[in-house]
Amino acid sequence: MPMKMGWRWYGEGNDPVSLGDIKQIPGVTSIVWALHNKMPGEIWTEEEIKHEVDLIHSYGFDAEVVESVNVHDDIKIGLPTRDALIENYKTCIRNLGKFGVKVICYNFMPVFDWTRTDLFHPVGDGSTALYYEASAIKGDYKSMADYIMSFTEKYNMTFPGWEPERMAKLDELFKAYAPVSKDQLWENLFYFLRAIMPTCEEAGIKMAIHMDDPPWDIFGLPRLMVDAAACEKLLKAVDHPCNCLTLCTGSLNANPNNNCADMVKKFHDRIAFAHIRNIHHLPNGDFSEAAHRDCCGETGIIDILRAYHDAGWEGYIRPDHGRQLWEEGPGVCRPGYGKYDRALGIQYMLGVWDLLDKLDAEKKA
Ligand code: DNO
Repeated sequence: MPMKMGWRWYGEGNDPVSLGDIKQIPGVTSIVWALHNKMPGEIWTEEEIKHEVDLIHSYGFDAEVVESVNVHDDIKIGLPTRDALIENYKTCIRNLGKFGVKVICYNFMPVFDWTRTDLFHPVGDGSTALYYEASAIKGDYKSMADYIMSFTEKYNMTFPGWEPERMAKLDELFKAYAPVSKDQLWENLFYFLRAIMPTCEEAGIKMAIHMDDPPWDIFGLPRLMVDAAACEKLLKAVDHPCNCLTLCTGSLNANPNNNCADMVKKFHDRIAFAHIRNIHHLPNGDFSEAAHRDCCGETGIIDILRAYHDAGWEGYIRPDHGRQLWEEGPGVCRPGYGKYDRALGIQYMLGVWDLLDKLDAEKKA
């Protein structure tokens, strides 16, 4: 069983789920972590990293995957300040490498990270899930940002990628990105990756870019990592073994034309990190996040797992967002990151995986 099952954890005092809770979920070996108090561009010091890694190790988990070291907007925009910020990023890579980190998940989405219009949308069975109402993401970016940030304020719970400091300067950010075309954004991504690849190689770290969520332009902002062609373009442009993907099935399958199992078959050598999330599509173009069970959505979870298994894939995998179950209302957990549905998702994935292992063993016998 070569793949390593992970759990995204927001840190002590910042995550209602404790390492002790996670320890009780059979099969989890890797804590996916970050220094969540850090702004993009800041240096992660060795002391800070050691503190977190020691804590994770003390529960018997590895701390080999970081999600995310966020990339400063000046690097994405391509401003003259980017070189100094890239140097800081390299220092973070070197420092993380010293403590055994193997994969850094990051994204290159302009302004907004993941985007949803309802964080606690009723699924119909009493649970809630993140939801995307297509018609609500047309004009005013402010109302969507205000809605998401109102949770941050009300429940004193920050969402990565939605740093209040950055969101306070939304108009400025939109102005700064205005001249950045899609081609220019690609060039800025290549520039960043080419600059850091030698450092990654020295540090033994793979950079795993997250897919854009949702995988299309929003509010006039270009988005790059949207389909197989984009993955191919990125992997060819910077053809280095440390330039890898975080293949997020939920992000990609928001566009039902993306076949994630095919993408696994094609890119498994360069997928360092797998996010497994199921999406249920509605006829009007809206979509809801769904339980991991294959039939709860249209993402093709079993085909995806089988593609990883058949490839003998050895990366890190985690259940991505889950629904909010039972008492997990607003304020009790970070939307998408409750305790129960992710634990159920892990057991579902491991059930499929264990069976595939058994079938293989029987074939060989
Ligand atoms: C959402 C996450 C993303 C992801 C970043 C990676 O829940 O999948 O926020 O962590 O895009 O940098």
